Amino acid sequence: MLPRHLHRLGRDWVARAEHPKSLRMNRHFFRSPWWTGHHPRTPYTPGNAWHPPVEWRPHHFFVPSRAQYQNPSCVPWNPRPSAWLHTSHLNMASKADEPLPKRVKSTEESRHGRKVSSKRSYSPTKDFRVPPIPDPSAPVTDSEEDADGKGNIRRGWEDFSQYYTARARDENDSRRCTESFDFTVLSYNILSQDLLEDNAHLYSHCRRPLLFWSYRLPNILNEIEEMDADILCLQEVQEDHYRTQIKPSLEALGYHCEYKTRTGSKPDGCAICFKSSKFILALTKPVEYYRRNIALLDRDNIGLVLLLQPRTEIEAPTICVANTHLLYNPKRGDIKLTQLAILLAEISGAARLKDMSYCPIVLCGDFNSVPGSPLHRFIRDGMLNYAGLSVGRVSGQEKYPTGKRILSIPIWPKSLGISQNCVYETKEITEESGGTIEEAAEDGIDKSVDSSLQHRFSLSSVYSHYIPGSGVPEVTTCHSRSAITVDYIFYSSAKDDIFADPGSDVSCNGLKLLGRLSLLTEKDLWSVNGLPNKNNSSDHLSLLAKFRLEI
Ligand code: KL2
Repeated sequence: MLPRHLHRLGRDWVARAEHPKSLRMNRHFFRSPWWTGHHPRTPYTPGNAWHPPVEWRPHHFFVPSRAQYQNPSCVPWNPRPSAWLHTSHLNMASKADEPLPKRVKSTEESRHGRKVSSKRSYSPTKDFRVPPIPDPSAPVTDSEEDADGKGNIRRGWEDFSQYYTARARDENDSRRCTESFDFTVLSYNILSQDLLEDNAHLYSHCRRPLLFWSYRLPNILNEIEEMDADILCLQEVQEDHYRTQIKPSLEALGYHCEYKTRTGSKPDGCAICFKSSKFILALTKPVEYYRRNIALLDRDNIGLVLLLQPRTEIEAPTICVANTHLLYNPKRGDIKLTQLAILLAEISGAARLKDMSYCPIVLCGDFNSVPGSPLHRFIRDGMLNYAGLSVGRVSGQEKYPTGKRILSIPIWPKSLGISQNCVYETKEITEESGGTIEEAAEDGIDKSVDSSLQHRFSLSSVYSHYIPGSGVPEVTTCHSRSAITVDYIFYSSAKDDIFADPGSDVSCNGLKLLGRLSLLTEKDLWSVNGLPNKNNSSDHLSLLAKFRLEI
């Protein structure tokens, strides 16, 4: 029996024949010359972007006036899909809509031979980018895996469950754990309207009406509803939109929502929402990275950590879910690593069990760092030797970083109270005296200050970061300036998980990855005019994974 969201999304979301074992090479792909985290930009000059004529306006979305743009409470949002089909009376001209030039065929269209019909009326429920259920007997062809000519692009569901069935059969089903709890996690940077307007140059390839919040919101909520994930980790959630529109809409879908806004003046933040029918909230821990007395930590990024108790008949361990959006600035890897260390220390405090092991962890977010970068490797490997590493190379966002400054040793001052092992030192000493934590030295002096960072979680990445078999990089964000992976779902992997590190010391409390929604390449995304586009209303793709917790 398929989960509800897979049923609804059609058979093509269920595994195409790809032997999961071949994906094991994921841990080693960084050696591939293909992967640098950078690849040539699709040439795209802003002057080529065409603008639709005034009469081009989908019937079923609402273009706000400037006042409504500023005051989202003026923009009604009804999460019931049926309501979307009856909103044409809200279709009104906006003062912000100056006359638009005559539509000319864009270079994107000529290149790909596709166009978005100007006649077509828009219905969020019908035109959601997931295509209709295909004939199951029809073979999947290359063109089917690309765009469908209507601006929809197909993302396959990669199902790894057969891997576990085969393995259990091979091992005579000698698993110790008998009960299991399956759940899905979505990580999605939804592009705050405020940041969109601040960085308008990144969206010069987009037709303007597609950038209005009143156009984007229904698409984003519709996508979230279609995904039907049990846990949502959202980034760039603008506070006013969260309060008046997003939270009420998600609550109507059965989610309990927790939110942490950024410190400082930018009004966005991270949300973690979970299905109340599946989990009970055991702990919520908002995490601020800003420290008044530490010059390095003068940025307003934040994180959020929850402990969720699965609603199961047999008592299951809690699951620690963390969500963050790390600093963007490509030149400040020192700040990014320190923000990450704070988050890891908070996770450590929340997820630690009595026996000093950890409950299963899911760590989601926009880390503003590319696969294979030192920051990404640190999360994945639990270890980073940063001696001589230049600050501008930590995140790998820039191919040719200009600054020569190297990371200081240690990166952050002792006054932060976090050890090189990414745990709170004072907490370790006061709360866990007698524990086996190395950095809790009797004299309170951290003797382990060398140039290496460590953490104790055994984390794997849900995604492989390249298209299996081709070596072409996957991307999670794509706009005029950049098409790279910066979003991740990491999870503590069970011993027999498909991506578990064979050498790692993990108990059956880890998670098994059962499946994931495949990502796309930059080329795929430019074939539908990049992001955001008509159907995908953020400059990021959503990431979706299914896990099994064995109890
Ligand atoms: O890359 V992002 O977009 O993960 O989607 O995270 C940041 C950037 C987000 C929050 O700070 O705002 C975007 N150039 C490009 N993008 C920027 C810049 C910039 N100078 N500043 C912020 N962002």
